[in-house]
Amino acid sequence: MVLYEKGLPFEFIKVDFATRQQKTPEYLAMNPFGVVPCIDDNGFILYESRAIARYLEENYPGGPGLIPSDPKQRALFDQAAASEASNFDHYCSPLVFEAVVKKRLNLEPDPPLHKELSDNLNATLDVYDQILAKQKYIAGDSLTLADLYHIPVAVLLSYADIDIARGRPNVKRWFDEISSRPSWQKAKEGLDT
Ligand SMILES: N[C@@H](CCC(=O)N[C@@H](CS)C(=O)NCC(=O)O)C(=O)O
Repeated sequence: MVLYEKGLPFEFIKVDFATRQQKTPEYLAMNPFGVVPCIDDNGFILYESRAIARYLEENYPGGPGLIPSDPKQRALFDQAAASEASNFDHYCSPLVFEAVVKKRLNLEPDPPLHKELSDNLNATLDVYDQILAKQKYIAGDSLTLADLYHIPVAVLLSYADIDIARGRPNVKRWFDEISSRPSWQKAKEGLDT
């Protein structure tokens, strides 16, 4: 999504989970954790999607400017990004495993864990709805990477009929806007869903 926001040329190489390509020695040499994504930028190898997004934003021109330069705005961006990791993705990623991946792989569900993760996520989203009642985006009134960080996992949750915006008008307004950006529409075409 960030590559499209900035208009940077790239080659997208799919890693085939069915053949566990992410665990081959060649791939582990790039990302020793054996997960996607990772980038090779003229020999510079980087993994962790949020670190990749920051690297692209800070090292290449173009796009709307997704990390504020003013120190206080930057601190609010760091706060929102840390909050996404601790209060949102911390619950969403395991919930995607529970609600989407397990179903697809016919694995035994864990309803108490599903409930605990959903309850925690709902508590976060109620706070988000209050924050987004006062400002346009999650770090303030400008779009930042912290907004974009939320999109892929929230879209994956929608495959389990978990709608982060249901009953939360401000989250709905925010998420509809960020997920309808042409950059996401293009990025998701390349994803297996
Ligand atoms: N925090 C990492 C998460 C990476 C991750 O868990 N990727 C998943 C797909 S979304 C993966 O590659 N799973 C394959 C596996 O666990 O073998 C990031 O944001 O890059």
